[in-house]
Amino acid sequence: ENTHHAMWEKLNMDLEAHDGLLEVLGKFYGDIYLSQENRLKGAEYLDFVLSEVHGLRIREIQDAKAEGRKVVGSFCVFVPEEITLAADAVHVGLCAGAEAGSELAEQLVPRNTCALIKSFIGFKLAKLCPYIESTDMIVGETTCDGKKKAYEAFNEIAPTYVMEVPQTKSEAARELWKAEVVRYMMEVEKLTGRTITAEKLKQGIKILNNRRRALQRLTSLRAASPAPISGRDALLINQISFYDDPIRFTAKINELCDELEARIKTGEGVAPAGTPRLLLSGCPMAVPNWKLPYVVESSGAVIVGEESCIGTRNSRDLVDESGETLEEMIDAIADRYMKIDCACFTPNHERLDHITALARDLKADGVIHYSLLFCQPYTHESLKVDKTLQAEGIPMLSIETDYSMEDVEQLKTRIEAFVETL
Ligand code: BJ8
Repeated sequence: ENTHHAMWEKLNMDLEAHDGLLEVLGKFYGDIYLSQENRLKGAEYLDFVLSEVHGLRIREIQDAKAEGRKVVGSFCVFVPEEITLAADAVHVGLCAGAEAGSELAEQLVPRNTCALIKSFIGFKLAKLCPYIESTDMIVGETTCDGKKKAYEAFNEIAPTYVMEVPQTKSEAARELWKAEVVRYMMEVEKLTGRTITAEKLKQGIKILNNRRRALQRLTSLRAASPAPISGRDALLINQISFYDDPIRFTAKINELCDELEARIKTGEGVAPAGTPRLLLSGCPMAVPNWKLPYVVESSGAVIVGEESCIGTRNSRDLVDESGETLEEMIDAIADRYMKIDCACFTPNHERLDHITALARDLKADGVIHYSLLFCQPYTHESLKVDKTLQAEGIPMLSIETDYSMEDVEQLKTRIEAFVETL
């Protein structure tokens, strides 16, 4: 019997269904990750964290709870984690990237809802996610219509605090957002019974900026040719950043970057120089959604960047660290988050500039735009991204898909054809 069974049982999980999920996941991970050649030594950390993502990490979180710390779960990079950390709470991402439970989800949301939403609802209904079951507070947000309405339904099975994210970048929108940051801070103080001081908030800002700096370092090292790390491993690093302790994660990723630097010096890579280099752009790929990177990297290309919230959109901007008072720091946090170029905003020109610049910086030969089926914001923007990249002479392929494996062969055919033209 699995050593974590008693813990999962306490969390009221469906042990049988969960064992089944872990088995499928283990096999999937073996095929997609462990089969890679020339992998980094630092990938041992990734393998370990992933193999224990529902085990040891949950145990740590339970230990933190036993010490009186609270756990906050969120679904969007708009929720300011600095504030959570400043109240000594643990912050985890709850987005899910597997089909398990999706049919159950259709009791609460319409069929034509994106796979990401169906997945987190399905995981809750099927009692498969130890993170959701460990949270003391779940935070939703008003981004796309799909999520906004899903939180209303989700609230009936799991109380959800919702942050109002504005839809434009106007001055009034920024004021609204700042008020929401303050309201979140008060809610976290109420939850934890702790007062957020300037000193604590400064610490939270520093910890998360350091995590972003490590991820920025990884991004810039991927400009090297031959590509020193696979897109799959880089995606996994970004995915793990939402679960692991931020200080440990930062240290491990910096070690991994040291190894990458050494590799780059000796000209070593995961694919020969001259392998077509692709940038992925679009919807976030929540763990264990590795389908597209796997198909791409089995089609004669290598992925050199991810323009998504589980990618550069979450690491590109730092919070200004010069603030000393609580007020200054809250302003700095509000400003930093207002820079997020999510497709839910209108207009959202910055994203087009960011994609072009990233493709150039990473020396990408082409871009694959990825939208989840039924995702209005990103499907719309794929047309604009295509136009922009065309004008810049950068080829783009637009993919719309979900979490099922049914279209893998078809995707492979399209991606291979695209790669041939590069
Ligand atoms: S800041 S990208 S994490 S909202 S895929 S649920 S948009 S229908 S995820 Fe996101 Fe925050 Fe924006 Fe980032 Fe809706 Fe589209 Fe589904 Fe999506």
